[in-house]
Amino acid sequence: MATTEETANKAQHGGRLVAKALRSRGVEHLFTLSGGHLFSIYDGCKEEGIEIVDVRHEQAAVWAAEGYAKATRKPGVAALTAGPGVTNGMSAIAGAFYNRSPITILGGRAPEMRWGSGSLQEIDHVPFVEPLVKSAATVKDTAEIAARVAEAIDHSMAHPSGPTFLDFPMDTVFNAAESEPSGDPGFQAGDIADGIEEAAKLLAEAERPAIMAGTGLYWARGEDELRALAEALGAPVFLNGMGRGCLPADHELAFSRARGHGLKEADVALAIGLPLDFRLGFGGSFGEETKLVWLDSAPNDLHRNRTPDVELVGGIKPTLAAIGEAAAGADPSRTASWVAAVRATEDLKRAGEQEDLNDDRAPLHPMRIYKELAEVLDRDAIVIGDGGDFVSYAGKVVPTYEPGTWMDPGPFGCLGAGPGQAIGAKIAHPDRQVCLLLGDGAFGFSGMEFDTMARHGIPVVGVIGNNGIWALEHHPMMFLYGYSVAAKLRPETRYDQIAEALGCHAEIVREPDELKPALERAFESGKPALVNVLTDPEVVYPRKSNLA
Ligand SMILES: Cc1ncc(C[n+]2csc(CCOP(=O)(O)OP(=O)(O)O)c2C)c(N)n1
Ligand SMILES: [Mg+2]
Repeated sequence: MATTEETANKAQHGGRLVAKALRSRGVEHLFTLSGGHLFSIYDGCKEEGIEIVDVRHEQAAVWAAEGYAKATRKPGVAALTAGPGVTNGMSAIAGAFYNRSPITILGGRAPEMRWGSGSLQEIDHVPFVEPLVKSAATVKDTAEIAARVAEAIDHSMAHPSGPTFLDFPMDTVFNAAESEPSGDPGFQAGDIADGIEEAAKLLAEAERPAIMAGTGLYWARGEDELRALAEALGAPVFLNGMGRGCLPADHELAFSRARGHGLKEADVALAIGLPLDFRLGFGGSFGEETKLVWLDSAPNDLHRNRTPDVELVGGIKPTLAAIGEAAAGADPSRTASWVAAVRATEDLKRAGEQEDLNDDRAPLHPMRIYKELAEVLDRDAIVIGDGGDFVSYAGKVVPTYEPGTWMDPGPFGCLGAGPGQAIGAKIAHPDRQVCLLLGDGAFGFSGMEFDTMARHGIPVVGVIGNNGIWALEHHPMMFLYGYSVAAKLRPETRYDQIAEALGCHAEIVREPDELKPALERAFESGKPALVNVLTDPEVVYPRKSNLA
């Protein structure tokens, strides 16, 4: 039996136990903004060799953790101080929930021994964080810390993945105890869903099959199985959310502009890892006659929108592999004319974009930026969108060739997510280009994170589409009311000078032919950079609806 002395020697303070648990799960970075409630966690991270990346607003810490997770499919971790630190992080936590991003949020918390006596920043976070996460709890026993932190990370990674939250009363996390994390369970692919035969038969016999895959596919690491199945079936593939890049944009079965055609006219469609929400017309993006096979790691809770003909609930990766095996008899060449028809639509739509891409007006047409950018970006560049119309254009025309190389706020749609996500992505992949596309409105939410990039030497290249308005609100309101309010910003604001003052490389671009050299200088500068491109506020994005 251990003597009291031996036990005391092995005891470590709670912050160290947190850090040990992070280490046990391969976590190398903690994104945070300082607060006294977190000091022992910082001390533990220092001891365990976990790098602390401190940002300028707590939501950016959460978005950075999310950007890291999105870029790596490994857990991202943020620490938020008690009270306002946690409340400031809530929008970002909610966004991560909708994106199924596997992040763990560690909260400081007023001491348990004084709970109820009105300590500084004393508030119970759990009830208001709970609806935004997979699990939320307070750890009140120091000896439980390592196991609970490891468990929270494992739970965030388990499918369907998503954020988890733990907070630590100051006394719990400053006190010492013995505590060890459990062993790392590693990636869990999940089980094959029931219903494979039926799904495979439908898909193998389809004349006009189509596949629509989203964020769930990415987290399930299902890109190889997707590709194999699409090729075996001869099925056009459409991707959204974090699904983008799971089939390279230049694959013969990858389509982006012809989605309406491909989904509406498919006789059988396979939807993978995406809810039938507004992004899929509440299920109406598929034709009324289309037989819908739906696969996800969690049950479909949007039956009110559309009930799929076959519902598969299980591990996405092994289920896709099993469908592939069961459908092995399909002849992919039978769909050649269907694929050619969808390709014709794709080509036609792309041809229709050429005029805007080559538009030589000044201030620039936003599409012109994407033409120039395409010539500067590497195939594995990570592109992050944060803004309104400027990013809608990007979503349409920026090609994605590898999984995890496109990021946006996701369906929760919170402006300001970009700079934090870019910080996380660049830390995860220092050797790759990380390009952050910002509306001028969006810049206002997290622009101070260019200071974080400069202090920590994180050379993200930001590009602002500066039209002097909140275009995605201004134009729809004009359309509906004939006037707009609350939709103007100052024209030609020198956001580049702000970035320069923060220690970044910065340029302003007024003419189209200045753009490419400016982008090249920005990437070559080796510093965080901001290219402030003046764009034409009169350009109206062709939007059907933005309210529902
Ligand atoms: C936190 C938050 N507030 C408000 C909105 C509503 N909103 C969506 S797009 C948009 C306009 C964005 O303007 P900007 O970033 O300048 O891009 P632009 O549309 O002008 O290209 C607004 C205000 C939002 N999505 N998120
Ligand atoms: Mg704008």
